Amino acid sequence: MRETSPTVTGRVLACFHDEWEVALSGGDIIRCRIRGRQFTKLPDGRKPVVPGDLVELSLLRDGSCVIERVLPRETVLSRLLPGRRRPAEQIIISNVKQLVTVASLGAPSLNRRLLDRFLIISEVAELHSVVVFNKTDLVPEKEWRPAAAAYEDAGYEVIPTSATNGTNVDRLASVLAGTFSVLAGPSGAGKSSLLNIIRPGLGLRVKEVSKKSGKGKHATTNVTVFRIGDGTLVADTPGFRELGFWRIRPSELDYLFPEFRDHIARCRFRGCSHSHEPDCAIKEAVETGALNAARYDSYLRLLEELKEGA
Ligand SMILES: Nc1nc2c(ncn2[C@@H]2O[C@H](COP(=O)(O)OP(=O)(O)OP(=O)(O)O)[C@@H](O)[C@H]2O)c(=O)[nH]1
Ligand SMILES: [Mg+2]
Ligand SMILES: [Zn+2]
Repeated sequence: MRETSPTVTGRVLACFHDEWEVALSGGDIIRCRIRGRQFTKLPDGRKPVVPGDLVELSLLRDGSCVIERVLPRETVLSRLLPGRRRPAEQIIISNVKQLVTVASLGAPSLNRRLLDRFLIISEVAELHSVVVFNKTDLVPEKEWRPAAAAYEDAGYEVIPTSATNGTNVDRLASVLAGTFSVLAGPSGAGKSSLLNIIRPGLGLRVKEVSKKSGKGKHATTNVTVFRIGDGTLVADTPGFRELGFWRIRPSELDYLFPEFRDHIARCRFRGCSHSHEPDCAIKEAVETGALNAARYDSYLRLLEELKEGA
């Protein structure tokens, strides 16, 4: 006789050491394990089930639940698992449609390289990307406007916000409405603070930024999915210190800068790396100002990094 009842489906909200928090299709939120101890961890410590996953579970006689199967993932947002000798993929979250990168304009100051890294992993995952410039209360607009323009010219919507005085928080809320988004960005940027305003009662922990280092203190420690409205899911993430790329070839990096795409075909050489070749349409566009020089600089640095790793 089977010990289990028919399966139910659910959405994984968060992962803990060897337990997963799952929202069942009926609405209940439960903690459960995975069928078979050998699946609890992959050999290098990665999780076989990640936040965002849709799963099938069995309800056991004793009232507990086990995850039997992960349904095919529509999207995966990945990075290189840090601190490993052998490269491995860490899936940050699955099934999201949109990445909202929250950058801090001051305390900590704007880190455009890290922002570019988030945008690239979003392009790889084929997600819609929105950029939030938070803490507008700390920095005058004339100082951040050129950076905002660079991302707008690249095709990204930029939302300047302040969690302190509420600027544009309603605009961010409307961008989140009706879809599944993930908020990412450095520690201390204000991801949890913004979500706390959008959904009072969420009560996410926030921590003031260290005065000494100017860095966030990692208030959020786990990727967690919240349902904040009908059809609206949003995930809060810890600020990642490192965002290494998982399986990006140097030759495909140019395509991951969306504003480069229209120019690439006009380079003299196919497979132009836009670094040293003559008659390069990207370099020409940077010289005329049609492409942003800081984004191009980011491209060159990341290209070198990918070549070294290749
Ligand atoms: N001045 C100002 N401070 C803000 C703003 N948004 C957040 N903060 C402060 O910045 C600090 C960090 O905010 P958090 O919401 O914890 O940042 P986080 O991005 O969630 O950080 P992690 O969870 O560590 O990744 C807190 O002291 C917040 O009060 C803002 O718009 N303006
Ligand atoms: Mg947080
Ligand atoms: Zn070129």
